[in-house]
Amino acid sequence: MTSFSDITGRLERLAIEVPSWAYGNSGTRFKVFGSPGTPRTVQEKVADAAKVHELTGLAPTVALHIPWDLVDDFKELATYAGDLGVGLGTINSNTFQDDDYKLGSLTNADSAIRAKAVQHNLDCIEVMGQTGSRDLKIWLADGTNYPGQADMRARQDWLAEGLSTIYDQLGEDQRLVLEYKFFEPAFYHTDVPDWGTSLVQCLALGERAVVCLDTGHHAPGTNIEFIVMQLLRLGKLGSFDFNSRFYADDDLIVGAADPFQLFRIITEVVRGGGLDDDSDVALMLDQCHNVEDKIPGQIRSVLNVQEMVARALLLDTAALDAARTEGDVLAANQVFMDAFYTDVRADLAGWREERGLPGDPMAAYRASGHQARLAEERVGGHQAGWN
Ligand code: PSV
Ligand code: MN
Ligand code: MN
Repeated sequence: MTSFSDITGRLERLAIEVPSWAYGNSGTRFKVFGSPGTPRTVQEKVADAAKVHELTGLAPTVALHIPWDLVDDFKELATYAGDLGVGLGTINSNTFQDDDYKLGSLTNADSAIRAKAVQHNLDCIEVMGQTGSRDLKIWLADGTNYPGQADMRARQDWLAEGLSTIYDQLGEDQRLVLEYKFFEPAFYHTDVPDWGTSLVQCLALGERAVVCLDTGHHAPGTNIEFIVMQLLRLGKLGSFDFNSRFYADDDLIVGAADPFQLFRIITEVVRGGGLDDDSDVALMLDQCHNVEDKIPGQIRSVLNVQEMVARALLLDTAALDAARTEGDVLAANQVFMDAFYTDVRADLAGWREERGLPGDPMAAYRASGHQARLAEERVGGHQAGWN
């Protein structure tokens, strides 16, 4: 049996990247509600991310989205982040908010628009050079709404061509991470709808092209942990965009909608070596806080991941193996469920305190008065840019 003290070494190394856009106001197409204290600048978003790390010790890096987080001097931003105790992480390119991309970006039938989308990604690689980022994450809104609207096959070829031009410009230690999503904003077909398409495109590019699995980007009922297992098995799982969903791409707090699914996913991550010292799998959040305060929303999120990682690490794998070998279906399931139902909250709180962190980071944030101070200091916070 594994006990809590056996897993603290691995918990210590857990790092979850937070998205800059989680700190901005967001909403639905019906309304974006502003919340007091919302960042007005990229620097303020980074400062909010640093607060999450300060209270949890779990979020050492923040992902940027370009052009939402465009600044004149990214080196300066990296230094600013470093002074606050965090680093700049993944650079997300954005080819979905320009009128030119109405009918697609890397898959547009117009070669000039495809070239523009490629160039944007090359500009992002420039940024990565200045921020010291390893990963360029590409998510495309490309797709069509009506059968017959476009040549799906030609678009796959254009996609391969564009990605390969981008891939060729990466530095030796940099990676291209291709995210898939089954629908939205396009409703009939999407050019990178699933892990199979992302994988096929990545395999054609080379070793440093890997898949990003956003947990909100699958049809209801999809066995996401199977996909995690398969991609890890192939060495092609680059990163996660964690969030949770009830219906579509809800971008809710990870572990809020279905903690058991999060447990099952993380169990496969552990099984596949995704939390090992030499693992390249990046754990990131991709969330938006429409009605809740953003900093505590992010604190809750990283704590939820930490909690499920602890439970997954406590899984009695010897007992599980024995039950499986015996073909004892119910015993195997019970061992699995026992780990899921293990309440690790008190152990985690005690261990945080041993490391000089607040035992209950949510309570510490609430008691700190930080949110009220921000609300006073920051007037006129911006929309996240995407919801
Ligand atoms: C698309 O729905 C997505 O998941 C991509 O990761 C985008 O970059 C992100 O959302 C923006 O929130
Ligand atoms: Mn995402
Ligand atoms: Mn999404």
